[in-house]
Amino acid sequence: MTTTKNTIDFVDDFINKLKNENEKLKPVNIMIIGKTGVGKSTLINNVFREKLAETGMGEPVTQHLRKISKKGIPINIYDTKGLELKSETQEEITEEIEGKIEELYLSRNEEDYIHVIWYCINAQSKRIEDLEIELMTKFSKKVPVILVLTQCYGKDAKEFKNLLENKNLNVKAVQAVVAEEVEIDEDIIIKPNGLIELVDRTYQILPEAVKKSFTNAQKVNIDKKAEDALAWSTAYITGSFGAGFTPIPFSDAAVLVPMQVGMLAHITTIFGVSLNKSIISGIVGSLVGSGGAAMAGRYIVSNLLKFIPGVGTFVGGVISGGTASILTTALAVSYIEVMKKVAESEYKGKSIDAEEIAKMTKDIYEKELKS
Ligand SMILES: Nc1nc2c(ncn2[C@@H]2O[C@H](COP(=O)(O)OP(=O)(O)OP(=O)(O)O)[C@@H](O)[C@H]2O)c(=O)[nH]1
Ligand SMILES: [Mg+2]
Repeated sequence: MTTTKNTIDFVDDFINKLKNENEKLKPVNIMIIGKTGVGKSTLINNVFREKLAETGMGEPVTQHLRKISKKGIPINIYDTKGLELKSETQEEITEEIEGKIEELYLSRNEEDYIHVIWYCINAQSKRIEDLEIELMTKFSKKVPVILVLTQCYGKDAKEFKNLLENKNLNVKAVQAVVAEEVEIDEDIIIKPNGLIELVDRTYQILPEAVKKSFTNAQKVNIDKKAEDALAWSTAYITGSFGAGFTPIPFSDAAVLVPMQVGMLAHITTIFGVSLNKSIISGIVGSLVGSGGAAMAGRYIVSNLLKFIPGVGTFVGGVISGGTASILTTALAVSYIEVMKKVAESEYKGKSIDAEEIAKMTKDIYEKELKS
């Protein structure tokens, strides 16, 4: 039974499973409306991975709408680039945006709808036009709208926010943000803020079917990714090794490993990081054994078990559900910790050293098993 399992190349297995998991994610559709210069692109670049507004493909949808998407990131952004609300184009703009919302709505498939609108107004302008209120009211009948106050700092901007909140606009939330640091003077700097709240509020309103995609695509709340990954792993492990788990003879420990590789691939998808093959090799090598190693699974399991106090001796030479569960939980918890570190550096644009990550992974895992 073990002979075929032993020849599996775990790294390739991981890469294949990761690809499948990523393909399963249905993109979340977000429409970002706001006049030219309010800070839509700045917001997109600071909320989503890989500076989407800069690097993502901008495909014109209509004259006033373009769709930004990028392979590997499960999101479509509909952006109103260069929008001016001149009286002669107002009707055309309204119709175009409404037309797109309708078109997707008519698919009758919730996964394809526009899931949320971020309506952006520059708080420094301290001004909202009647047409904008009209648009928000109109669109909010079909799609949840969050009113995003961009570049919102200073007393006047905050007063403007209060004023809007008291207007009882038909929106789900009014969220103030500063997407990028603002330097007012050499010694007066406004730090970015409000983005985590914007992401959390958006997550709350999204349909279940695309929540995971949104978590994957955003880069501001890494703890949320870790939280979701842990919740998913706990449920997965309970489901796999709880009641109904048939103990595996110790000599067949390799059957555990492909399952665990699948779990790691899924956790990676929850995070949304772009791992290259050398990083994957390093991590997988540290955790479950490198590709093609003879008897990798059994070897790894027997080596790991010695780290766990009290599990050194087995009853009847089998791995019970309890032991499998301990091993796999340690694996999930360690991998999530590693993913947090990888995500933090990747989103800051820092390069990640595969060897360093592999070493860190090994240390974290051994520490986790001992606890
Ligand atoms: N420092 C700082 N600058 C911002 C912020 N938001 C917008 N800006 C500045 O405002 C200018 C316009 O921002 P964009 O993000 O390009 O505006 P936009 O809404 O995408 O404009 P269009 O693409 O023309 O529709 C840029 O020069 C940004 O640097 C912010 O949060 N912080
Ligand atoms: Mg723009």
